[in-house]
Amino acid sequence: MSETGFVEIGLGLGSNIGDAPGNVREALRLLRASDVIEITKISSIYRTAPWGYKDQAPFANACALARTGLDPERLLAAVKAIEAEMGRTKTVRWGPRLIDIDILFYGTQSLVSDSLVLPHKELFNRAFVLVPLAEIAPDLVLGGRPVAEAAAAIAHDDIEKWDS
Ligand code: PH2
Ligand code: MG
Ligand code: MG
Repeated sequence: MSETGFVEIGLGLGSNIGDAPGNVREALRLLRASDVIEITKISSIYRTAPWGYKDQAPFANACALARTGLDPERLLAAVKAIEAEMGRTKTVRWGPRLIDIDILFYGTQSLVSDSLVLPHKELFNRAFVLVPLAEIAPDLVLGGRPVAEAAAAIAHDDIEKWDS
């Protein structure tokens, strides 16, 4: 934790229903409007092939860095409130979603609870997280690994910037 009591956090955003990049941008707008989360950096939006359950539309994915004074559970509640505000309803695991906001890391804290695993347990298996995160935080070390190195080590043929 920094002297100011704020912790640096990483967020992963994804959408594959409707205007997927528009939904990611709207979530970023709502995060920026939050007075308890201060967004400091956002990645480009990427078009990514679905991971896990493959028979669904491509995703728009992006990552953001932020600072917050909220503890991890309250931070989770805050991002879930934004998902709910945007109209997210329950879906199947790894299935289509209007908006998904995942906490990727919370400072250097490791945490396992019923609701949260930090750093995010699939982080190093997902190019759709590592590539945008490496764009904005290449030198960040998570679980002993620099993010850029982890991103370079994973295949990312199915990822491109949304507008390119
Ligand atoms: N999210 C999932 C499941 N699969 N695939 C991509 N490409 N991007 C996602 O954000 C994603 C996914 C469940 O959270
Ligand atoms: Mg997710
Ligand atoms: Mg989620």
